[in-house]
Amino acid sequence: MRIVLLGAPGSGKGTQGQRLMQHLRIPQISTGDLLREAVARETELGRRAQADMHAGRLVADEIVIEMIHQRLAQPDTTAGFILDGFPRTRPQAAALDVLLEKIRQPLDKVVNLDVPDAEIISRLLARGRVDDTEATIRKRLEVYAQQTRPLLDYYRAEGKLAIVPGVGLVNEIFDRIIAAL
Ligand code: B4P
Repeated sequence: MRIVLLGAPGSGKGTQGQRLMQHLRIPQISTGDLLREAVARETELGRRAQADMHAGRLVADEIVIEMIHQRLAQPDTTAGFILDGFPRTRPQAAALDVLLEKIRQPLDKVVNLDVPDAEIISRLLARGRVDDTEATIRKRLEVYAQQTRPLLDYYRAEGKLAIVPGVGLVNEIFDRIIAAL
């Protein structure tokens, strides 16, 4: 099964991605986690990404596309994968289509976690990661609305989109995702 988890920052992609990984026994691939790992290891890529992440901007398409390219070439992805936080822009979605077409592994489903902005702001302020200040959260929500939300139409047109209400208990939301798959 090849799944994309879409949704605003803090909508629970990482939380639900972890559960899906355990349930479906396929890897969860989070561009946010990969980028934070690169920042922590102080790699060249991490140095380039850090300022954008802390300001709530998206990291350059070419960086994340190359990261996904390398990750999907690993042998553990042949039975499927959960993409968490990628794609986030139209160029990323187009690059993913090309890549998956080449390896003849089309996406099965795109799940969008739907959460109101007020709930997102309170969740992220409570989480308190380094990019979870109020100003950065507001910037991330603005970037989401401009660059990522249009992907809903892109995947709706392909007949792959499922919209799942993302408010409630983590277990309840997980059950909704499984039902949507
Ligand atoms: P990400 O790491 O993708 O992080 P996120 O959007 O903030 O979080 P997510 O939706 O996974 O929420 P989570 O489950 O953690 O992105 C961080 C940054 O990396 C971006 O701003 C960008 O700069 C960069 N980046 C990543 N991918 C990129 C790409 N493709 N292109 C360019 N740049 C990219 O949940 C959040 C909180 O809510 C947690 O504390 C959790 O415990 C809580 N929570 C979860 N479910 C809940 C529930 N049901 N009820 C209450 N709380 C809940």
